Amino acid sequence: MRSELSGRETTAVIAATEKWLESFDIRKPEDAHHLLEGLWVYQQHNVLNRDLLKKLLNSPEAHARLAAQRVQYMWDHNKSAPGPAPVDEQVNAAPTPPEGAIVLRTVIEKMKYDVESFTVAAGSPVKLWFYNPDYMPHNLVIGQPGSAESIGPAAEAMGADGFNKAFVPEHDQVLVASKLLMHKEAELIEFTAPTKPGKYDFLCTFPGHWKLMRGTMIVE
Ligand SMILES: [Cu+2]
Repeated sequence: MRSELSGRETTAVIAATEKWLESFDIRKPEDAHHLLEGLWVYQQHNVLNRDLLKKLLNSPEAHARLAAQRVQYMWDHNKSAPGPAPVDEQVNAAPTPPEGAIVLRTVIEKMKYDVESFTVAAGSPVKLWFYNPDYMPHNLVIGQPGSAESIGPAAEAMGADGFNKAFVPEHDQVLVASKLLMHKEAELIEFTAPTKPGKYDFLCTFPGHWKLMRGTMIVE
């Protein structure tokens, strides 16, 4: 399930993460999701940071402790995913999407979206409801046809600045971008579909995700 990153990319991403994490305090509940973002970067790049893990296992935030437990299982058992989440967790994680919205969700511990493609009418207003039941953070970036191969690396190269910008790079082929959604967060994204029909790329640009986590917005 792990995307293939070169050693050089991993070193740069981990160094940026380490630096960024220095500004947060594990005792502050409001810092928990930032520290978790950092933990998931380590997890995704297969670099163990037991010190950060231990801190998050004792976080004042329940969702951060839960996410840290998932990471602990993976690290203790040398796995990339701890298996399906408890059923009650999945059932509870089902808020109702707004009426008339296209629905796009992440799949728990699969590093993918629940649909490979969705279709919109050219030039029409679109309401897209994006929901993240997964434990790790994800975003949704929609770009021009064929742009994933360029937007993905641009996000990876953002370094510590990426955390402050939801890992959305300044890139002329980015059309629409969500926030970085943590466990059980949702966002209603409203935009106007491109007027030119085609197959537009969508992807998650959290470090290490884009090679696996992507799909197609069909404009017709
Ligand atoms: Cu992702």
